[in-house]
Formats: sequence, structure tokens, C-alpha cells
Amino acid sequence: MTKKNLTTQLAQVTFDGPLLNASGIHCQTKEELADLAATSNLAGIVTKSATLLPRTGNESPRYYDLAYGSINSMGLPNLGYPFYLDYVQQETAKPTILSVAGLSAEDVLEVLMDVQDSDYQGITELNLSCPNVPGKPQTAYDFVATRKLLERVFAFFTKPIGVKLPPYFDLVHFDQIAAVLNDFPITHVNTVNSVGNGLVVDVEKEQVVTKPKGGFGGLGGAMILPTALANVRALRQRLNESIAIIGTGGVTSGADVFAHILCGADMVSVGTQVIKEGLGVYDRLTEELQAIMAEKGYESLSDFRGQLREL
Ligand code: RRO
Repeated sequence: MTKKNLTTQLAQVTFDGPLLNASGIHCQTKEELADLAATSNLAGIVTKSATLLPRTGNESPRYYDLAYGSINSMGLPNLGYPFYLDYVQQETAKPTILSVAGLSAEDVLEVLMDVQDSDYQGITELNLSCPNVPGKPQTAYDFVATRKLLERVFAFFTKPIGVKLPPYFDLVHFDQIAAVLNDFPITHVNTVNSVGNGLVVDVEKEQVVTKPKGGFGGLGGAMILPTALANVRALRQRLNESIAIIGTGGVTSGADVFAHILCGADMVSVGTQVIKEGLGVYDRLTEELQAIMAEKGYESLSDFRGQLREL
């Protein structure tokens, strides 16, 4: 099979292919990041969402594997933003996306001011959707707070920056978040974060499967694919053309990558399936995607990106 051209552009950065790791997946420590740098068919590296101060995260067990996906309540464990900012300024094997999060608007602004003042010229991603910090709501479900925060960010931030969004479930909410985002020069949206505050029940033990927050946690993996595709599609239909989309959620096969791109994704990231299968998943997904493209006669991703047909 001849290799297809899978080159992808995002925020004027060229990636060798469409695949990324989802933030939080094998990207917290120096060793994990080195593994990603050495992973074939992983086109870029997304770092674990970084906060002002290092965090150990929530109590274990905080991740649970399911036949149909996963539930997590990690609670933002990370080494603190200076570690990741330092890392992305050194990494040269592939392009990076520096993910940042905050426990308050002030925290976020402090971190982003340092990113602005650093030598890092790559892409930053502001996580507005962590579902797992007790007492902290997911910012992007509050459209007024999201607008206010972005106004404060763009008062000083001039580097490429996108946002990580939670899943939305109502068409009016797609309209509302798109109306906010279209007012700012963001490079991309990454959609979706895990489906927040699901609850998995072990019937035999009559108990929950993760410890933090009484068992409530973010859902990922195959079970969220239709939600993820809906969010990619609905946002592509509403966002300015200049705003790219990273599709995240539910990818277990090359067909799922194809579906994300068909819905309008520029790039696609993989989370739960990396944990199930290991970093070799990116080779398998790429082979499967190429086989589908060959069968359909597509030469590049732009041949079918966003071309989903309605009945
Ligand atoms: O660390 C987490 O608990 C976590 C984060 Br920050 C996030 O954005 N999404 C998620 O599923 N878990």
C-alpha cells in the first residue's frame, strides 16, 4: 500500500500526521514524555495539564478500565508548570502542545504570563474543562466566566493558544460557546474532555470503582465516541474557519479517526485506548486509516475533512 499524505497544519505548525496523545495520557513525567518523543506515528506531544504549583492529585484508585471505556478522577496530578514549560522549550523531536490549567483565573493568568515571557513559540492549550477537582466547576460550562477569562488572557497573550472544551449536549450550548470563542483569536479548540461526573457501579461488590468524589469521574473511551463526534461536527459548523479543531474522544480504530476528520477535525487525539493498548496504538490507527483512505481513493486528509453527508 502506498503511504498517503497525512500531513496536517495547526496554528501554522506542520505535523507529520493527524494523531496526538490526549492530555493526561502518558505525558506527566520526563520519562513518559521521552516515550512519546520516540513513538512512531504520534505527530505531536501534548503535555499533562500544568498548574501553578505541583499537585499529587486525588486519592487512588483514581482510574478504572472498563470494557467500553474508562472512568478517571485523577485530580490534575502534575509536576507544576515550570517543568512543562522547560520541557517544551527543549523538545525538538516533534511539535508540542503545552496544556495549562488553573484552580482560579488568577492562577491561569500567572502561568500564561510566564509562557508569554518565555522563549516557547509553540502552541499552548488552556484546559477549561477538568471535571475532577473537588469544588471546582468546569469553567467552559459557564459562558460568562469563559468570556471574562479569555478577555483577560488576550489582553497580554500573543502566542498561539487554543482551549480544551468539555462535551456539550444541547444545540443552544454549542451556539453559546461558539459565540464566545469566535470573538477571540484562538488557534483551535480541543473537543471533548472526558464526559464529567459519570458513575460506574460494581454490582457484585455493590460499590463504586474509584475513590475520589464518591466515585463520580470523567468517562472516556468507546462509550463517548458519538458525543465526541457530535461536538466536533457541531463546533465545526459554528466556529470561525480560522479556528482549527482537535477531535478527542472514543477513538479505538482507524475508522474512528476517519469519522472524527469527516466531522471536521484537523487532528485527532487518543486517550483511553493508549492505556488499554500501549503506545503502539498509533501505528495501528495509522495503518487502518491509510487502508480506509486507499479503499476510498483519498490521497490526503483534506480530501474528506468535514465532508460528512446528511440524509
Ligand atoms: O487530571 C484529571 O483528573 C483530568 C483532567 Br485535568 C482533565 O482535563 N480531564 C480528565 O478527564 N481528567
